[in-house]
Amino acid sequence: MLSEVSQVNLYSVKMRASRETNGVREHISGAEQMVRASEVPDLARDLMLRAQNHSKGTPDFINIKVEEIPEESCLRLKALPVRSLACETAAEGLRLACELLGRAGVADAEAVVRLMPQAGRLRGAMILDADTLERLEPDRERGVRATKMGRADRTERACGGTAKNHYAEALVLATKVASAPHIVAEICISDDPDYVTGYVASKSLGYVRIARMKEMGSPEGGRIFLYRGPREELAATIDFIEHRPVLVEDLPKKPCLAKNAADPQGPVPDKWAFLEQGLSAIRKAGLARQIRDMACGPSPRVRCEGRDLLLMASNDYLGLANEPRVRERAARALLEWGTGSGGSRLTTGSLALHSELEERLAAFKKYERALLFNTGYMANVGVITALCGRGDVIFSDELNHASIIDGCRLSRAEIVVYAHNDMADLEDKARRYAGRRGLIVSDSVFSMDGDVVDLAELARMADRYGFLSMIDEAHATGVVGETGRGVTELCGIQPDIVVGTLSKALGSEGGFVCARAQLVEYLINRARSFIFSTALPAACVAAALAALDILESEPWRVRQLRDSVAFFCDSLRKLDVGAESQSAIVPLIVGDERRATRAADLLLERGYLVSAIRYPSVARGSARLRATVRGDHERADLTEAARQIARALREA
Ligand code: WAQ
Ligand code: MG
Repeated sequence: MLSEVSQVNLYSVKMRASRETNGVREHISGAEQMVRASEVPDLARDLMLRAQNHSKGTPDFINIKVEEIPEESCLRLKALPVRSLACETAAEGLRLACELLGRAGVADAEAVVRLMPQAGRLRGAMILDADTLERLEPDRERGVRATKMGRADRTERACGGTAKNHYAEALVLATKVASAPHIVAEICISDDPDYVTGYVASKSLGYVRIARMKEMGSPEGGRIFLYRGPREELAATIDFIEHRPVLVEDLPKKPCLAKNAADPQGPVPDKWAFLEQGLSAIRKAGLARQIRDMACGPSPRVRCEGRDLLLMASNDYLGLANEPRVRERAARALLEWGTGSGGSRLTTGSLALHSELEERLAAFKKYERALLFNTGYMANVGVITALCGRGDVIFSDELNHASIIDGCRLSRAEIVVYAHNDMADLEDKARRYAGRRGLIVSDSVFSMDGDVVDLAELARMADRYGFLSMIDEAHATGVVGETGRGVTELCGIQPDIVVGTLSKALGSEGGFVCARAQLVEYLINRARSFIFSTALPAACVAAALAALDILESEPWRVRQLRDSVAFFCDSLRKLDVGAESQSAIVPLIVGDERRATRAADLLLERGYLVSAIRYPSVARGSARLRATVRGDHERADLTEAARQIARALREA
């Protein structure tokens, strides 16, 4: 019998009902609630009756489990704000659910919804990586089951009745799950054939009921939790969902389903909640970024927040951004033409200077014609979206720069990602799409690994299957090839399209594309980031022209850079740090995000600016230090930098 003391304590009452058919045990129903001791008998009876009268069938096994929960161990949570969305059909309801998941930050909500029938076969919920949709449940048969949760008021006053209160039980569960670490959203459809209202919930959205998410009579339900956080913290999240006792307070009464999409009576969810939620998740994962002010001068040293730093992170590979002749030419152009161009190239913003630089770039890269963009990012997005659309296919290296990825996504073409620089994989995939309109696109020097594309094979594949070929020479121009013309020069191969940037070795700002003249004419008419941007200001264009002059007349600068990179990698290897590079980018793989950040912080304290590169710039778990070498780095500085890097890696 229950003692005096335990009368005030809480009990978790759990019901599980199943039936064996043809040797297979099938789950019929399960439920769990937390109540006061005095209510345990009534609740056990209610759950028993519920199990025996389930529309999915009559069970041959019913398990009722009662477990004491000390009340002081309970986390108290305020119920998520509730609103209801009306809809006429299940299809419309699912569309609403997708939209909500999208707003909660789930990239491919439609794919999540497609997984619901599979989720419904589990006793618990599926838990998916919110970005990759990889399944994360440790037990794929059972799923993750939320238990040990109840309503704070139910523990004071029984509400009786054998009918399941779908709304209240779901809201309690959703409130608990939404507050689990790194859970960004949940979607749920009841598996009860006569209950068609489902919901999408998250901290920022609240609990959003959707009137109809399946057809009446359908036993297809399911539940999916979406997780965005470090893998090593997944176990803690699941533990919270499965074992942390939670009492939910202030459940709003079940709202009626509003006619319009937004329920004017419902409480308005906090529209700013996503900020704190998003930022704290980023901070906890060691992925927080910040802006630092740098005072640069004509050497790879900067003054930053009161410290003198040796820059091992700059893309100004040849130090031309502060070269006196480049500065002077930019200054003259600024004085002559003013600060802003005042219009798009196609309206009033074009100067003879723009065309002059385009001619020079085309000649430098050995193409018929070039076109300027305002940034390298805009060049990639503009070119890819102009050339590819719905129905086309784009083959994209898995390590391509974000601007290529964004261009691919924005184009609405089918995107086929191939393994990094793996031409056999590319061929395998290209073969399957032979006959389609398509584009093969790759970085020429990969921005986070510093390695070089297998251009000969890439171009051969493009020709063989009739696809366009495109490379982005952002990190190669001024760096790779005998005279710095890029990987095209290194390999002696000219793909159909070359994109480049003025903002790295050319020391200015802007992007460009080189191709046959007709393709450039096509871009002028189709590339939206070109058409709808104000033209680069004269100073940027003039600076790039001066830099190009220097690059062409002083090719020793490229050799000097190459020698410095070799020297730096050698110095690191002598200290047992694996380092090699075919460009000016030297990646030093660390793996763990926080360790990479710590190493970079240590280096910063000691006067070296080396970037820690983490997700989403590189895959999770492949965080690294990324050192870049400049042609004007002194040997002594490189030697000391290598020593400090080796030391920081040891200490981090
Ligand atoms: N933890 C995790 N997943 C669960 C749990 C649990 N405790 N209970 C059920 N599931 C999974 C399982 O795969 C089911 O098939 C699916 O969720 C649906 O469960 O405001 O009744 O208990 O009116 O059928 C929504 C109410 C009711 C909307 C949802 O879900 C509203 C419902 P059911
Ligand atoms: Mg059910």
